[in-house]
Amino acid sequence: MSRRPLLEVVLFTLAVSEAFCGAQTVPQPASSRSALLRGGQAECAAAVGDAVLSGLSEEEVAQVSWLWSDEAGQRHLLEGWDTATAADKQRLLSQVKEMDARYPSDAEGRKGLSAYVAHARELLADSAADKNPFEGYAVEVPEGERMDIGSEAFRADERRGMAVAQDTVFVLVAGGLGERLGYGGIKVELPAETTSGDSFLKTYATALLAMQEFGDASRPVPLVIMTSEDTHDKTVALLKASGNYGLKDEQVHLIRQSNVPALSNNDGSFVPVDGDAFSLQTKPHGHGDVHTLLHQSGLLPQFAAEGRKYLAFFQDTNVLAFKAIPAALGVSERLGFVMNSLTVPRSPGEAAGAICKLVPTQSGLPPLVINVEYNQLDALLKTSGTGGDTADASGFSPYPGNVNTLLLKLEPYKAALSATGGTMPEFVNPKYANPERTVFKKPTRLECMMQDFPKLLSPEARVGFSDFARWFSFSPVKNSIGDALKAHAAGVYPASPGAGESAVYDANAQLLRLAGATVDKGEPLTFLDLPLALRPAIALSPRFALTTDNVMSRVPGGAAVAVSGRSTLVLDGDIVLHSLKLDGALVLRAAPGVRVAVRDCEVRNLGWEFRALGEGEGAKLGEAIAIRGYTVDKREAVVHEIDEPGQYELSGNPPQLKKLS
Ligand code: UGB
Repeated sequence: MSRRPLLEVVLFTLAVSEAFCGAQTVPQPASSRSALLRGGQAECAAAVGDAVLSGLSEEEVAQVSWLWSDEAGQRHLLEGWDTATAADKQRLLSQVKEMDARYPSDAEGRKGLSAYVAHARELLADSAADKNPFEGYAVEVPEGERMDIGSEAFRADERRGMAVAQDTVFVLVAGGLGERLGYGGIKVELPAETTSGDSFLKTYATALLAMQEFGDASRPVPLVIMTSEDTHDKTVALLKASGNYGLKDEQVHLIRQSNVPALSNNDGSFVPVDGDAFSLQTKPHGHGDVHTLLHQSGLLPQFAAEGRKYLAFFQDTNVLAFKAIPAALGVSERLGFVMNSLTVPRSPGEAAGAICKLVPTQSGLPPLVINVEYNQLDALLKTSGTGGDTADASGFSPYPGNVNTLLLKLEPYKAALSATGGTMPEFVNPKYANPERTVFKKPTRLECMMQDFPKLLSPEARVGFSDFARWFSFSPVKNSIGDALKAHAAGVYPASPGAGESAVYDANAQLLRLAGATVDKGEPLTFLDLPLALRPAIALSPRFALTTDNVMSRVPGGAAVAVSGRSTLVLDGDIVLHSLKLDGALVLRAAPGVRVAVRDCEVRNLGWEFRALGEGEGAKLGEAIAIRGYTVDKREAVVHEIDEPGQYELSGNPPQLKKLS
């Protein structure tokens, strides 16, 4: 079978109008039909008969021969081919060729789908035998920092982190579809909160722009976005329609992952789509592809040449990650971490992976600091003699919960990928339909996870964690309302769009309180049966504050700032709150070059109200709002969106805006 030996990378740099760069191909040796039909191919031709091969080119005949071979084990796909049209056969073969070209070579020199099938058989055999992947390891708590948000030490870490923020490459993994969320579009286009209406992607782009505004305006901060077959076109369209939310074309880089074949049994058999024997079921290969693609893209040497020091990997809907990244970068700098996983305190039994130090008890195993998934943790802790997944005196597990925001030091990251060819370790997780573990409930596939990167690092590399309070750092949006209600009933963060929105407002309220402001708690509101703490609705853009240090300097008035529980406050840009009494809605947006001082200011108005959607309103307002079950009625507000550079003051009751200079 013809194939290209390396993963083909689709790398789009918007600056070159989505030019196709970085694809690595190797010329195929010229072949003749007689050469193709030697050995296994001739055997295949004799076995399947001329009718099966009719209408196919030499290259396609070789592909059929590979499908028929024991190495591939895909003979079942050729059933009915003697009467099929050449066009149908070519449809399946072209899909196989595409996936074959994109799957990377492995350390044993196996290539394309041959490597995929070989890995699948090994991993499925281990899974069927219920093999313990942590055999030979004891567990300890790894090295890390438990962060005390807002303390002097914390703010010092933030300052240290901000000093390297512009030397950081931000990498958004956005290949996942919102299936669990029950949303048909891409998750990054959803509003992170509905008060400002800013989408997840806009908030991330604004955070990068804010780093430039707070730091060196002439040094763009790179954003890499990993898309997938499911999300690529929509992500490109969103970036185009929004003008990259203000980012320059040359600072945005897209890398696209490819799906892999679904597998129906322990032999690694591919699965045709229901009702179409000439098309294969495929599934995403997991967010671990981001490392392979970055290696293959050629971007890493470019980033190194630009003087970048770190990469920050983050998920599509965890908007609070950007509050924690500056301090975590400071920890990486201070402790010299090659890899630093951001974590939250984890309750025993919680469905979140835990960062563990795995200490070998057998020779030949490397020591590792790595995420252990929650379904493996209890057994591992029991077998290694630490008593299972239980709490310590803090009431939480001593092993912090992984939120998959990862900081990696660029040079050792690049070196580890070069040394290993960028192939990520895979796993398989079939759900079995019989006790013998030979029948699957539904097709499975191999996956890889980005948090498994320590397996590529040398044992000397320093790997640790930075643990942040959940309210400050973790608000992913993953669940439809059904799952959110179940999570809520179990006392777990519901991860619905409304829960994510509440978490953002709560974090902003707590930050204003840290600065000394009085922020009342509002009454919870219930939408789609889920109680949500949506009030007061405080939306602080990254341009207002990237760090708690910034919040402190933006709110020097501290106690002179009071926000009632029913209020809405939107602040975007260089705005300083000296003294403010807010009972209603206030929206201030200051463009670059604008500075607004809020002094002796009182705002009282009807404000903005969250209310449940009426009959048929969801369909009118669109799916992004319908899945929340509520909308905002903008009844009355003080709104100033100031574009003309200069110094301004907002003061009085009712408030007046004056340009001072
Ligand atoms: N993603 C991709 O870009 N490509 C893929 O093929 C798959 C996903 P999920 P998951 O937040 O509590 C993760 O599906 O994998 C992107 C951690 O593994 O939302 O179930 C996708 O677009 C887990 O340890 O999450 O669980 C999204 O941005 C824990 O931290 C991201 O990858 C868990 O998140 C995550 O994908 C959590």
